[in-house]
Amino acid sequence: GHRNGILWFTGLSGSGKTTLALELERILFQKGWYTFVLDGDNIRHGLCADLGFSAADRAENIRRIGEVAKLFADSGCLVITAFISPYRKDRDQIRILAGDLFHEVYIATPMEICEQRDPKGLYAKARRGEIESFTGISAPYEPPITPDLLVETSELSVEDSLQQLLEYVRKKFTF
Ligand code: GGZ
Repeated sequence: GHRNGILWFTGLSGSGKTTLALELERILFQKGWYTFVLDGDNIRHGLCADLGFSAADRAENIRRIGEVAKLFADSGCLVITAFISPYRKDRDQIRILAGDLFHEVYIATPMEICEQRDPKGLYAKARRGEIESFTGISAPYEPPITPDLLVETSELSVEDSLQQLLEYVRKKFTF
């Protein structure tokens, strides 16, 4: 049975992508799955350290992550990626690259809630004009129109969001 693929999380800064990705990884790892999370911590400091947040740099960031995620998936891994990936056309390119391996998961936390949470104070900084091209404030976020999975975190506890993700994995992969 197949347990490989890419769960491509997309959503605003502070939407909960990384939290949910790491928790899901932990649960699947405990069940013996080969899983791996790609997020800013292991990508933007290394492979993509030369890139910023212009539309062109984000496109290149997402392109590289897509290529890496595809390689991991081809090696048998269930990859979970946690990047804003704000542009529809950039995400669509990964779907073209990875085909059926690609699952678009929209972590749909409303902007107001992300801004209230503001765990790193980035929204406040962006409002003060101290960060340019900040997603949701001075740069666009294009939500998926037909995501493979919609996780409405503002309606759900972290626990329930995880249950929804696990249910999806159960449905789409050999569990
Ligand atoms: C958006 C920014 C920016 C700007 C720094 N816009 O909440 P975080 O801090 O930890 O996650 C955000 C992260 C976004 O990087 P990604 O690689 O996910 O972005 S993209 O997919 O668009 O390439 C945020 C921080 O970096 N950050 N500046 N201007 N987020």
